[in-house]
Amino acid sequence: MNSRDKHFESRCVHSGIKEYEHGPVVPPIYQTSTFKFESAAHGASLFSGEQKGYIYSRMLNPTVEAMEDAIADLEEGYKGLGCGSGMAAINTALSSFLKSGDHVICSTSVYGPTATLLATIFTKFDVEVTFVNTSFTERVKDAVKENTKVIYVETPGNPTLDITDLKAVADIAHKNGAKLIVDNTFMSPALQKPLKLGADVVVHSMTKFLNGHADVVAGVIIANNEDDYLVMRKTLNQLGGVIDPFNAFLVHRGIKTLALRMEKHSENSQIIADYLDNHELIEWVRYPGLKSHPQYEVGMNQHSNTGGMITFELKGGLKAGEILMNNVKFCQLAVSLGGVETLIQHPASMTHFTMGREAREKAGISEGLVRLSVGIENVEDIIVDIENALNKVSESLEITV
Ligand code: LCS
Repeated sequence: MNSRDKHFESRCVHSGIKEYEHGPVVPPIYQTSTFKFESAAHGASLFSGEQKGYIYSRMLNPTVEAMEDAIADLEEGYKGLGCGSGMAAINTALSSFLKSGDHVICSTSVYGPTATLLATIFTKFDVEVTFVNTSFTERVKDAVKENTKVIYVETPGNPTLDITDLKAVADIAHKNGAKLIVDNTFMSPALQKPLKLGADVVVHSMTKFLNGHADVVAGVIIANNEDDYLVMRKTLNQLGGVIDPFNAFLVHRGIKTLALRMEKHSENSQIIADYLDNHELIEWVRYPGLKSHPQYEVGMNQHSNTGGMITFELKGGLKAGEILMNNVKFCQLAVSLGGVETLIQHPASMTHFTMGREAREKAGISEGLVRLSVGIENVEDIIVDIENALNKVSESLEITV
């Protein structure tokens, strides 16, 4: 069922689910690589596109398709394409619209491997890349060239949480005949719908909030029209980075609680951001729900709540941050984000290490920056844990609170 007249929470529960043999409430897992043809002529007509149907699971699989339809519905797009990881989704989307001699503009603050993919792989094929802090709309405008074919934005950016004005950047892209691709991983369609704001394509690491349970690596692309969908479906089929039916099933299950989870992630994060903001050991805190966020107003106009990601730096920089990370007990020291459990990590030495120091500096990723992915636990338990670890920091560094 895909019915946009139903409320978002209802669509999280029901979208993408069709009628199946025996009437299951949940889509069956079609754990098969291939599908039988009724006859040689039937096989030929499926391949030629004359008839629609399933052929081979790299091309299309009913369990995967159910999940793709659900997410396309939640993003209010045309169709989804399930991928084996967020990176597979990003690579497929970029490869679909870029060729040798083209130019791409990318936000400076993106997931490290996204920047590295563009800077090291795409450049090998003579694609020119300019990294720009896209939260400054003027800088995006200035970076556009005649051969700019894609503007790639992550908002809020990983890990700085820089917020880009999507409507303004979509205008710039479209005036120049370029596509705007937006990574919506940090907000999810529960809080932000880039296609409604002018983006042409949305990508996600479904490993994060969409699945929400830290037990799947997966990605998705959402196309906004049939032409783009067909181009990207062909690219995905050739590159081969598809999701498997079992992981698609798990993600489809995860998104049933997406609306609820995003509300709780946001509520907990606001409380923790306020707590950190008032703590004497904290040098600065960045959270879309804090008025001190440089793009607070832009953000409030384009997302409906402020999400589960917080970054901050301690007085005492990296050394203090390390003591904090080594002393949390309830929050877990691990990369990734968007699961129900609270995670803490250090971007400069972990998720954004491959970018190199220079690119990190340009992106505003300081060596002391610590990132929190706030879970849906009781917020008091998270704060008590952070408080205990902060006490250890002040003891160790003899900083008086
Ligand atoms: N986009 C964003 C915004 C991400 O945060 C990540 C992964 C990806 C794409 C890539 O997705 P994947 O291929 O891993 O499914 N971000 C991670 C992070 O911040 N910590 O560990 C992974």
